[in-house]
Amino acid sequence: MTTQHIDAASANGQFGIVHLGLGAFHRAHQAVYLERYRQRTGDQQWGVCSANLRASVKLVDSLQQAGYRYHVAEYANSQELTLREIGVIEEALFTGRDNADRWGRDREALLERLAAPITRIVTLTVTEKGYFLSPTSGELLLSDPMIAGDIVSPFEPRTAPGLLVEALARRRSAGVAPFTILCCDNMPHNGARTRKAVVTLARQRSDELANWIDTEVAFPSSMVDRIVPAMTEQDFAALQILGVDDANAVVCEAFSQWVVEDHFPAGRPAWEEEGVTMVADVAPFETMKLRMLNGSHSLLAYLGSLADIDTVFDAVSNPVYKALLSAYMREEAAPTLDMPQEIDVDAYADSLLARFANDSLRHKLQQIAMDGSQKLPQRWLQVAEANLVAGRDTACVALGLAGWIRYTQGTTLGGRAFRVDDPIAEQLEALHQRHGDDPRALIDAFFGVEAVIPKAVARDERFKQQVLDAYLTLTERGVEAAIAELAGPGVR
Ligand code: NAI
Ligand code: CS2
Repeated sequence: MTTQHIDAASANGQFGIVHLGLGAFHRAHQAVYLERYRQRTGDQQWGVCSANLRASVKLVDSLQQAGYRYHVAEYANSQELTLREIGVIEEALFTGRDNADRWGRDREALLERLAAPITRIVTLTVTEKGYFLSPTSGELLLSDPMIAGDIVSPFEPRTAPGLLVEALARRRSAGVAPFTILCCDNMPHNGARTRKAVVTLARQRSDELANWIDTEVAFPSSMVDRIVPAMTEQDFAALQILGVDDANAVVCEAFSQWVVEDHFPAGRPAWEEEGVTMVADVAPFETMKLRMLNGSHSLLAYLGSLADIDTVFDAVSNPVYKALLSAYMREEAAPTLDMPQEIDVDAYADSLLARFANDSLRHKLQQIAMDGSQKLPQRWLQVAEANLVAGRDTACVALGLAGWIRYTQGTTLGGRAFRVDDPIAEQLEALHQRHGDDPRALIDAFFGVEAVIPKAVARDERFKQQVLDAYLTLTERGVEAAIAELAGPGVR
């Protein structure tokens, strides 16, 4: 085990960066890059004020109580571990709803930090649903109650786009240059998507503000990659054995990647010296990662959960699931990619299978299965759309989609019930209630869910039949039989 100790007390209390979405990923990815940078250069001008806009306040308070120090355990495998102590998060705030149903405990403090001239970058990991965009069209969901609330009460915003609009409005009136907004969520063209959310919301307030944001604010896209599972009791116990008793610790894989479009008019840390790839166009990397890594994850999440498999490691330890991923990546995802010549997509697929087989991570399939409606368009359905146009195979995506549809019923194939965690869970449950005893009608109804299934895919009758066939095999004969029968030559 390697231990790296950083003294958080050396921080000078200036932020430079405000982060929205103080979850596990931020603590184990962006914060680690900055920690390494500060430790190596001694440059203390960049620190982070990190806020949670919704759950959890517990983490915010617990981090504060711990003096804003926490540990990140990076596992290459169960034998190789690097333990870091992190001190770059210098303040944590909470703006969500508390236990007494009051909103916005630290909202004013957060808006002040965002409006302060010292803040030059705002990073975000608020999950895909935190942008309130339609996953298929990318349009802002103006009628969503949270967004509608921010339109009615723009000075007391509750959403990430709402906070950004109010902060930028304050900067504009004070004559302060805007910050750069860096989305670190797993969305395609995540900079452009974030811009769409912020500018559309600002337009509800004033055209002048919206136009100013659109022309003056930089929204570089970024591809982020590090597998950071939600902590389990076993993870905490394993850290305690190493002498780390830290309620805010995070466990992750050793691998880490960050590809960022280099457009930071207000300045940035020299991230490239810590291994961040600064590029002009992140799109090919983003697309490759979303379709290959995240697409594989989602295949395991729905099919594995239906078969009562607990973690990614458990699933890829079964050769049937591993072969499914290999077939999906090589035969369906890879042919849709347009990568720079130096990128070896086949080697990338191998590296992903190796990462999924990390025996130290308890990455729950149910965690990955969360918010499927937000994830499937970019992970699978753009793959299917491209392959349908090109006349290529779509069997793996069809099986995955059948698995997701069955998953949203809320029980495993063996009958164990679980909660479907998705912004449109109720809408999907209603489809099951209405069509549950008629698979053809059920698949038809799911193909009508426009927020998830792109029109070009929804109207392809051959693909719909393929999903129906997969659904029937899955429900009648189980996941492994469905994989063996339907998921293409690579699996058989
Ligand atoms: P987490 O569950 O630890 O944290 C989720 C964060 O999102 C929390 O800060 C929560 O308050 C916030 N959030 C959730 N819904 C929100 C909403 N509607 N509005 C505002 N904030 C909201 O999850 P984690 O691991 O930090 O992942 C967060 C995101 O980071 C993912 O959805 C993904 O886009 C990105 N990411 C995660 C990776 C991972 O392996 N965990 C790797 C690559 C990207
Ligand atoms: C996962 C990702 O939760 C999910 O949907 O597919 O968060 C995945 O762990 C990361 O993108 C890896 O970088």
